[in-house]
Amino acid sequence: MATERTFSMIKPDATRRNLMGKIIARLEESGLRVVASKRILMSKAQAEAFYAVHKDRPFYGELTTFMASGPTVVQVLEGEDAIAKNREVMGATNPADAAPGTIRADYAQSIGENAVHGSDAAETAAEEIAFWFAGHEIVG
Ligand code: 3AN
Repeated sequence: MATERTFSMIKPDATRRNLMGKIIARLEESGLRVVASKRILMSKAQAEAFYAVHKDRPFYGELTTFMASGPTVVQVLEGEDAIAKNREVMGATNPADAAPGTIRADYAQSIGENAVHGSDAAETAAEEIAFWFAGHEIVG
């Protein structure tokens, strides 16, 4: 196993319900370390650019409007197998399919308002980290 970094977001549905601390505790308890973090209000244009890969999907407008609707916590997580571990702790995209004890099983409201995001592969993790953070903002 290798030490990796992954990109994580606590989405507006979760910040609105004051769940930031509970979600970060789940991540830390799993062995992941928050090595960069900031609370932002992303613009619609930033949301569209970040989710450009989904621009032809029917939910693109709804997703990007939601992501610009309230504060998001953008984070870099570091740890052994961080990409897979974060996705395991998050649970499936649709909370109805998420395993018991995962963040989405406990806190997500729907497939669109699903509390957290985590990169799905090393390449996307590097791109997503670079989208939101300068190198000097990441302190391991
Ligand atoms: P994940 O974030 O689990 O990798 P993706 O990459 O399939 O999931 O989807 C990106 C984001 O788009 C998800 N986090 C979710 O909030 C949203 N999304 C996916 N499917 C739908 C859908 N059917 N309706 C609304 N939003 C969706």
